[in-house]
Amino acid sequence: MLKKISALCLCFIITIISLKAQERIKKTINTNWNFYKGEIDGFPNKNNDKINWEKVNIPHTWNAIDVTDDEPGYYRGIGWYQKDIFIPSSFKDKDVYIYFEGASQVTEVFINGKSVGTHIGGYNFFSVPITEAIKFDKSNTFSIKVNNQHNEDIPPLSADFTFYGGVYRDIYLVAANKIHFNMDNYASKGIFISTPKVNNQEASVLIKGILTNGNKASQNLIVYSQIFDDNGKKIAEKTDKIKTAGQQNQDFQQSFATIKNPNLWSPESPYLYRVISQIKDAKTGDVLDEVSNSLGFRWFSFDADKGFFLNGNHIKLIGTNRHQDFKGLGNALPDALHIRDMQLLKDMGGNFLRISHYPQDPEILEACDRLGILTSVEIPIVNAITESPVFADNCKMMMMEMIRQNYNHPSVIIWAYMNEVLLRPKYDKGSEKQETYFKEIAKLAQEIEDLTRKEDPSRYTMIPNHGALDLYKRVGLTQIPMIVGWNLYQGWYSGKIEDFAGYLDNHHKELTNKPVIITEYGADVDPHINNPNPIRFDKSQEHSNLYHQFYLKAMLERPFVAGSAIWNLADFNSEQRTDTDPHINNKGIMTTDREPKDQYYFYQSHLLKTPFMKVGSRLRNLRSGISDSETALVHNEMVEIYSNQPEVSLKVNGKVMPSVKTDFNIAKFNVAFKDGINQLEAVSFVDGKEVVDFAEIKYIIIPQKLKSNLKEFTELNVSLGDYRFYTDKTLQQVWLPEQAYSTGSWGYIGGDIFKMKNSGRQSFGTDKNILGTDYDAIYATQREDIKQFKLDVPDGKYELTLHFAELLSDKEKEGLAYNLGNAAENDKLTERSFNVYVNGSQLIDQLGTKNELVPEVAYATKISLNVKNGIGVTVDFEKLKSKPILNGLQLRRIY
Ligand code: GCB
Ligand code: CA
Repeated sequence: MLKKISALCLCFIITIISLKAQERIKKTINTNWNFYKGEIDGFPNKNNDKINWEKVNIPHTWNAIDVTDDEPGYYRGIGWYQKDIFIPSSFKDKDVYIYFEGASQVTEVFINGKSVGTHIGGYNFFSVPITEAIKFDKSNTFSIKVNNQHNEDIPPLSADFTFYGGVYRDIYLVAANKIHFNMDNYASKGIFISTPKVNNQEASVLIKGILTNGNKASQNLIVYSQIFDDNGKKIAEKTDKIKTAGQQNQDFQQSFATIKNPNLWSPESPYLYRVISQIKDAKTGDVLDEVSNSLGFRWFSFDADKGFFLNGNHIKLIGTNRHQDFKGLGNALPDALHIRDMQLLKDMGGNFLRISHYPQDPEILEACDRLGILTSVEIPIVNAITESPVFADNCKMMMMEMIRQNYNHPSVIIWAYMNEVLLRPKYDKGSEKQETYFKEIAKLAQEIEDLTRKEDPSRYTMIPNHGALDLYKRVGLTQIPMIVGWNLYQGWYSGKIEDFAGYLDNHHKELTNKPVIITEYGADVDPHINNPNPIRFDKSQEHSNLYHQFYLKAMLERPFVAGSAIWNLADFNSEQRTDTDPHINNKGIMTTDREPKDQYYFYQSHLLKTPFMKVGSRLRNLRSGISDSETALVHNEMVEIYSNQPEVSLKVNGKVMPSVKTDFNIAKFNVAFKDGINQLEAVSFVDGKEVVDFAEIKYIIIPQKLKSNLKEFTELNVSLGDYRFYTDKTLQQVWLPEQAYSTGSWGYIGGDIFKMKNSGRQSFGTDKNILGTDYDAIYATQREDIKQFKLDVPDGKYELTLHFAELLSDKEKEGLAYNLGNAAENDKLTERSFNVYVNGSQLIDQLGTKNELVPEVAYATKISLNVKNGIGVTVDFEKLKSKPILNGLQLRRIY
């Protein structure tokens, strides 16, 4: 009896297994890898106890930490991953692959010590066949060698982002029957779906692909494809009989009967169909392989005068660019963070994403299909090319991979390549070598263009250039692609914000027949920095507000501008960057951990169709300033409210202010803040319903006179040589910009604001990275030739901190990467030496270049002092050699 039951069970189990065995298996092998950063002589033997393995999970990068520290540079070299993976005997009659969603940037795979394949390039998917190398019913040692060293033959060569190394996206083990949809076609799905005809009434579908018969014998097969609507209802199917020869690939093509009244795909209604393609054994009907794809019906066109049309309707493409990293994680993100970014873009009202400067995680395009975000995807040729056939071949290979891998996504409308490739041309201007270099670039562009149009005639092509129209036109790069992209930064890297409008009009005049997308525009915002009187390069929220307001208006007013993409969705790591937030490009409209800055809300107010209301500068919920009145604690400050309603009213601490009409979706209120917590409530009424937003802002108001009855003195933080406010929420401190001393108050006497010629900012301070501190913003500005700093504080016990940094150095500073033509001569270091006295006693003796003041390194000292007899605090600077300096000062009362 017992025996009988177990035999029955066994039988049952076997049926399940053999059913399951029909399908293609694809599963991640992400967990519990051994990792070693460094070169290994020969091959890493598991039992080699000299190797200090570290346990990691994939996605993984070895650069998550070293790209944010003070040391310049980051590890670019070799990393090894190793893991034992059990391969069941059921895989014996299968084709087995290891599949990577991406690894940066040269990857070699070893099975049981034997090399099975190498892939070049850090951003596309790839797969390596491993059937021949694996042992069945055994554990096999998988080793992966990844190298992110600079390589002249592999793009990108240089760029304003970090080239993280590692297996930074999911990896999979794939096992398919010997008969399957082709798996050796640039890691694509092996099936290519297009819609040769789409209109409101009907749509056609064409499926092309390749069947692989890995068996020795020929076989009669059926290719069976079904299309389902989004309710899961089958709306079309197609069956074709195909005879395949043994050990052969065989092309197939399926053309569907017309589909009536298709649901069109668009940003408002991203309707997706599902296509399931199967290969069946003609005799038994068994399913041998199955692949599924999403399908969207849409048609689109670009027009040089009228812009972009989707499904016959004009829409302005508005959205952002996106890099693939996140605070603390480098580029090794869980899928959920990729998806979250796309949701944030959708929630902003964006309908466009430029996936720059390289293809990203597959979740990105899946999300764009689902959410209705139109996209441009590009290969990472950035800033420069290498004039070599190998480089050109790698570029073309990357383009092929990108197109084939992403071909079926309805969200993709543009294939792009070559970002700002004339930014820093190699060789001397006007030289023969440079002319040859330009010709090489144009030649490569033409080759990529031809390849792209041949591979996919259904989409547009684009080259994104920097704002040097004449040069790109002369070299030929504006003629070759179907769309010209411009990355424009007037009012940031150069000139005035208003120059942007002129550039657009000039494009329209000079390149009459070229559709145009503003592929980049943006201005840095360090979320700590505010400046009520914004200036170029101050990195303040306020400057960027002016910039985006002008740019958006200029683009909306010009129908020929088909679309635009803000640089960037979020702040991102660019290891070589310096300035207030070293290693970070701050042009994001969100921070590196996706806290929205004002710009995010400003765009929401313009792009969302539902009633919208947001109090601006909410990130800055801790502020400080000097009272506007001698007899009360009050500080007036402009507050921007973003709303798509005609009129907004604002309640401040319960009191209603006169309502204000919005201008370009902004209502400005001059708010009288009180000391302490302030409550702001912005309201509009739509059809009798309130649209409302609240904000709570803590304001620390400092009395004009420091010996005041209004409020006891507690602390003061001052950034010398600065115009800006710097908020440090962690320490709950606000640094005020310097002011001149007046009796009863505080400030400097003598000296000038230090200006560095060879800096992006130029009007004050420097944009260098100051080592040994996280307060780069404070140290990077200074008052030079200062005589005195005085604070008329009441008697008491205090702590005084003085901050210094020598901003000049002998190091040759490279001109700012994108600061076109603005790099001036180097500011040279000269010997500096000065004494510092506090209330008459010497605190520092001969501080300077010879003593302790190391160029570009923070130096601070703190003392406690007793203030008596109403004398306050006076800091005197005595010049010995060159000019005395002071970068920051903090005074805190202890009792
Ligand atoms: C550009 C580049 C982009 C940079 C950006 C910037 O034009 O295409 O990679 O990050 O400017 O912020 O300078
Ligand atoms: Ca992934």
